[in-house]
Amino acid sequence: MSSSPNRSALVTGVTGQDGAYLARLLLGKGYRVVGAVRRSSMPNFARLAEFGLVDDIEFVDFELMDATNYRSMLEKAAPDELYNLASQSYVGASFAQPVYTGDCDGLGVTRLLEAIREVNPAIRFYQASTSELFARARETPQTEETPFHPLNPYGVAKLYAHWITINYRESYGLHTSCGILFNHESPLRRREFVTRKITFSLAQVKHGHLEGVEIGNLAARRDWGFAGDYMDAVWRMVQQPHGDDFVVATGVTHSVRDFILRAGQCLGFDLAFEGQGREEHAVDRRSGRIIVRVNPEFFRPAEVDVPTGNAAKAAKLLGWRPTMSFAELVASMAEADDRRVRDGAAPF
Ligand code: NAP
Ligand code: F7E
Repeated sequence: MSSSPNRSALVTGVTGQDGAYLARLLLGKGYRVVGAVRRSSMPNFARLAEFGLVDDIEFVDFELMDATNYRSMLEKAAPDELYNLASQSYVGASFAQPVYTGDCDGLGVTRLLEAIREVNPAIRFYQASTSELFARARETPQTEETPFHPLNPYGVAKLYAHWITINYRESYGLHTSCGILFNHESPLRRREFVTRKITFSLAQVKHGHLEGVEIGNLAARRDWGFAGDYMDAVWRMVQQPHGDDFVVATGVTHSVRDFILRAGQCLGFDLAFEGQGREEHAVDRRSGRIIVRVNPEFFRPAEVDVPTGNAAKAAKLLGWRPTMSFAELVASMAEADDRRVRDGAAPF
């Protein structure tokens, strides 16, 4: 599974974290890459620019909410493979915007699949499913066979998208695959997500731009992997002779508290947690300052159980394994933000 000359791929959500890693991987394999971007007053190419990819990608306009632009996008891009990474991806925001989230993340996928059927049913399709499908986990670890039970509007919308992707495989014989990806992070993660919020904020504290960080549920645990590894699994899925569904995960969980302690260490703090519940906070033993406090504003109406994935099927059929440990992942994010804040680079 190395090079793919003369193939072309259309990537929706190319301006996001995964879009940058997937575009880099595909270009490295010799693909022509077309990135679907939504129009806004400012183009959001910062992640692609970090990898120096902006000039290597062709761009087409695309808005998940606009039913009229799907077909023209496919005709213009004429891809062999379509990777649907675009979505309203923030779980917290989905409680505030449940209808919008359902339209983008759920119905948007049906619009894409219908456009494939009309324009070229030979296009291979990848759908970005999520461990949020399992949220109230019926077993640990979770596999492709574990029953789904989402706990937020994002997960519910993604569940619809997951099943409609399978439905178009079973009803029309389309080559469609769903990657049930557990949390994956990187220095290109958006700052709304807890990992990057932590590394960016602690770097700001270190360089004197911020007093401290306010965090929600410190006990929440996640199975965190590296986005670059996960996009490799995604590409491998699409190269299979038939569409299929795969869990992609490390199988190891850590708490938000663990993440803070390790990121703090990487950035030169010596943090220790003290207190209980909403009074819990992290003190830097070197300076005596409180660096992290709990703010209930960041709690969620419903919190998922401990997500832990079993990626045995991906290991067996795709030959995929994660390459980066939790410690290496946190260090890479902390180092990137330390450098960016020190150099005054524009944040993204
Ligand atoms: P991300 O960084 O938030 O990127 C989301 C992308 O979707 C961005 O390019 C965004 O464009 C685009 N987008 C959002 N709304 C859109 C709309 N209405 N029309 C067109 N494009 C729109 O997400 P990510 O972390 O790369 O995740 C990629 C996909 O995997 C998402 O579908 C996510 O739900 C799913 N997923 C992620 C994880 C994870 O841990 N990262 C785990 C499981 C599944 P702008 O740049 O213009 O905002
Ligand atoms: O939250 C807790 C929060 O927002 C992780 C998306 O990529 O992965 C991601 O969704 C945990 C939660 O990611 C803060 O309550 C504590 O328990 O980083 P997150 P997520 O909700 O897991 C899944 C698989 C996706 O599919 C999504 O697209 O951290 N937490 N304090 C906090 N979370 C945030 N954001 N901010 C806090 O201050």
